[in-house]
Amino acid sequence: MAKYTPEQIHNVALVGHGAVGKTSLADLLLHKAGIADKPGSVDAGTSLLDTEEDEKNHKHSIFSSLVHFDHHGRRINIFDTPGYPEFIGQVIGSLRSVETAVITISAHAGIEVNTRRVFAEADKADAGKMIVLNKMDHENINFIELLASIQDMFGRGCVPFNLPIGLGSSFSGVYDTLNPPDTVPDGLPMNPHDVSQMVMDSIVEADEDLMMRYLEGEKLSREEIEHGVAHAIAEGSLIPVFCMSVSKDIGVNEFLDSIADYADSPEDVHQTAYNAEGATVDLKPDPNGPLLAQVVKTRIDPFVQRLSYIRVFSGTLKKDSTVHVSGVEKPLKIPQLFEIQGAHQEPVNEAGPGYIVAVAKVEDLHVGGVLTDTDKCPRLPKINFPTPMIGLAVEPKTQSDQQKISGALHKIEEEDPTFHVTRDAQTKEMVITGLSELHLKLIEERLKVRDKVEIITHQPKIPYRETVSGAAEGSYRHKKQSGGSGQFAEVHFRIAALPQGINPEEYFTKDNFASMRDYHYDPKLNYAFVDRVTGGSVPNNFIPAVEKGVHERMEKGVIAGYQVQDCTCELFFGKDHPVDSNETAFKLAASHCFREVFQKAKPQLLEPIVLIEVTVPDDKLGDITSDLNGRRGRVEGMDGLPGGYQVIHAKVPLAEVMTYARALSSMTGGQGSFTMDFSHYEMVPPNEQQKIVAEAKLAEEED
Ligand SMILES: Nc1nc2c(ncn2[C@@H]2O[C@H](COP(=O)(O)OP(=O)(O)OP(=O)(O)O)[C@@H](O)[C@H]2O)c(=O)[nH]1
Ligand SMILES: [Mg+2]
Repeated sequence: MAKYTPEQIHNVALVGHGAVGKTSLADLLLHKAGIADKPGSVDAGTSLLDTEEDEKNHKHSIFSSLVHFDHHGRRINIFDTPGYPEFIGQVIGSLRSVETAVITISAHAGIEVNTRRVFAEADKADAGKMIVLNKMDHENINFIELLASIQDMFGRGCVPFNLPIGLGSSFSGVYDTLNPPDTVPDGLPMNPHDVSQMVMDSIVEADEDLMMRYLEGEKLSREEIEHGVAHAIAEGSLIPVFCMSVSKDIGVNEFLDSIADYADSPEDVHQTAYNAEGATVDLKPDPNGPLLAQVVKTRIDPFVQRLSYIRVFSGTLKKDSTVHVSGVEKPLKIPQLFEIQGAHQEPVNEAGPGYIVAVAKVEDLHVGGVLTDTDKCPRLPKINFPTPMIGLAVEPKTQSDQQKISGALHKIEEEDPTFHVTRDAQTKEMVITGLSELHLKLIEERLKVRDKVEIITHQPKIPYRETVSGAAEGSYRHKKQSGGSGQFAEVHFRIAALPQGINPEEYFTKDNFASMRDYHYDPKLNYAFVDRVTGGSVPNNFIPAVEKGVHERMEKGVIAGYQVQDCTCELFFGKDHPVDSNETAFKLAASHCFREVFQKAKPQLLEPIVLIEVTVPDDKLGDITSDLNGRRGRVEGMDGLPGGYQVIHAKVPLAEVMTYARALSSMTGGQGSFTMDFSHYEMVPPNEQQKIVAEAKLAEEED
């Protein structure tokens, strides 16, 4: 058996905006729990969590970091996460592994952009929530207003489990509102009895039985309250709020006791999984149940190299056992397991439900991968990371960089699920994509500092796509006579638009496609190759070559050099020659034929549209919305935020907001902020299309 039972384990993620004190809090907790002789410090570069070179240089977190300790008989695993929106991928992976998200807010700064973002991500991950109000020692804090803004934003379930005694430089302690001491100190911002009432109300709200007994005036036992708190947090009816100052070490002991006593264990939450039919099933944290575990993080460690962090949800993961991994054909042998303590590892042999462990150097484990005993186990939901949209073409600076660049970039891609490396099929350039300009800048820096690779970057590229809006037919004959044997192939195609969201089984029938013999549908590109050849006009053995020729042409694009999607290509006739026909000839004929017919079928460029959420002070609302309209954006809604801010929700072509960070900053004097996610592809307006096609032609000629 694993050392800890599921009910003993509390997994917690510290999430929030940047610089609110998450890492400082985790360092102080490690010290209090006896793991560190003195608390590590972000400012002094001695943090046990921010251990990477670039984290020390910038004095903020870049990667999520896992630590653990025991307190009040509980095993507490803490994931400290970075607060900059660029690193949201680290937050999303961490939230999948925990039961409780501790949303940390600076009492001085209040609710910030990433506070709302991580709150929404915690909701998506079905995590229970607690709120920490740190930096209570800061001057000019209005506690009543701060709490009201939090309740406005996140609901009345946000109730203070303690109240600050004094504020700013006179902040001297916290008053427990759940177990109120008899003597009430001076300097409390609210009537503690009212708050205690609010706390009890939100605990019993999640449990009818408790509610009845409480209303009848019965005194609830400490165990009942403890269990009631965990249950209400898991249900979301209660979000306890804790006041503290990490730098002054006030309120931190009380918080430590509370995460041991009240945070959720795997027994308190409903984890969902899917069965083979895709229906939702309840996931029991049973150490003897079927194994169900998921890779939540990859870390590239300078000594042990690749570490895959695995959260166990059900069953027991054992060293030397054999498991199935989603997307990997062969069963996999599990090597030594490790418990992670910041940058260090300690070997363990078994990990039951609730454990987060790591294995070293297993190339087949990628973030999101699911580990099971047999391939008949239920499946876990996918971890949904935002799609990176900002691209840069990169090339190595020197010959020696050339050799290292691709390995180094792939390492970063493994660590960061919101960063991708691709090769542009047409230009053969290496293209990196990330969530923002800053994200890519930090990656460039990491390459230089950690991997000693320097790169040159070019103008961001927009991932346009090509498609057709009509249908056309045509043929192409490839014929070459050079000395002895020649080359001969002829194909006839029909190319037509394919609407998004079709069901291929219903769509590709003989009624719709006369004399169809076969079709291959690619859901990613929403494209199908349809074989309608009759009478052997194209011999069967050449059909794969025809399909390949089409694929290669689609990848290279036809009108402006972008990937083709959303269409069908039907092969309905052709000719061969008994001696001169071969695969190369058919591939070439197919490529040319596709290009010619595509151009007759009303070619159309598609552009990526992003969903943008811009937060601005009230008085800048007009300027920002009219600027968005000027960028071909559609404003879809606005929400007022506490503190005189508005959030604008809009859909805008990516091409118009590639450098929005700079523009917004200058329009709002640095007060505005935004987040951006890929939404969908849309047709490029004709005048824009003409411009892009002309530019592509020019680039081709220059080549
Ligand atoms: N005044 C005051 N400063 C604090 C307190 N806690 C942390 N700080 C300081 O705030 C700064 C940021 O602290 P971090 O712990 O790095 O914050 P973080 O939330 O981990 O930041 P990211 O990693 O960027 O998300 C550091 O300079 C800390 O010393 C506090 O209670 N009061
Ligand atoms: Mg940090």
